[in-house]
Amino acid sequence: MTEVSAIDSFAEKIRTGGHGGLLSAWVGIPEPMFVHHLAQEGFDSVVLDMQHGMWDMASASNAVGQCRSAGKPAIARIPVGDFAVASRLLDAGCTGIIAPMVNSVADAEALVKFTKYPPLGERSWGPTLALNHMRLSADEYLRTANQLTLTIAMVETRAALEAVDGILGVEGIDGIFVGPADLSIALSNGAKLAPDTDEIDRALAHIIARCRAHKKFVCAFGSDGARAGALLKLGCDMAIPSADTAQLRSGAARSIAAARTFAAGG
Ligand code: 3PY
Ligand code: MG
Repeated sequence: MTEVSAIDSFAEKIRTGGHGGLLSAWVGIPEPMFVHHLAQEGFDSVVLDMQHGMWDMASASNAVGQCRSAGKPAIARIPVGDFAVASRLLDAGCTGIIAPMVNSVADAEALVKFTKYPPLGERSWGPTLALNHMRLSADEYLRTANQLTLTIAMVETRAALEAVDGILGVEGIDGIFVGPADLSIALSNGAKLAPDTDEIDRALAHIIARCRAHKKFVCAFGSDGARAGALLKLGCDMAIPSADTAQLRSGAARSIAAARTFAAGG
């Protein structure tokens, strides 16, 4: 069999652990060239956010190519319940799918149906771009795709918290991604958006322990770099050190402040 590339060994890496904590970029601005630039930095992967970001299938598929040409795997977060788009993104060469608002065993089973080939699911055949990107024959892809790609369920509601063991027990769910923003809204019954609190950390610690018990990995969104570091310290396998828009604006603000400080003689 053709050797698996460094890009395609990502799934194995996050499953087996021992990597010291992974960091992924998070991109909602629907511009493949922007992904290419960002992927030059020390991220382990890039998430294309199709839930709240502005990607369509064509721009996301092109971004997968730009990401891979920079040597990094692309993961896509799909819109809520849009499992058909998950199959298409895997066909386009995505290494993983993050599905938001997976709140029950039934949701998790439906997700697996669209993202794994039999016997785990019912993913339909047609990975034309994925074959090109991964340089695998059709037979090799069919044999290995369930292992080389990741199906990740988001836990970000009270229902999902209660169902976390059932969700983790679904064969084909490879790992969990925690959405601290939605979880904070859910836990406060809509009273507040407070993703970086002790209450969220307690929920996270519980989810991390359940993931460890099921021998599955866990990721979470961090509102900035320091928070992402804290999430890795708590035991997450992968964290997001804020989204593209925040990084773009904080970089711009830093440059402007440095210029003004220098011009003022300081
Ligand atoms: C959340 O925090 O709710 C997310 O979905 C990550 O952006
Ligand atoms: Mg969310």
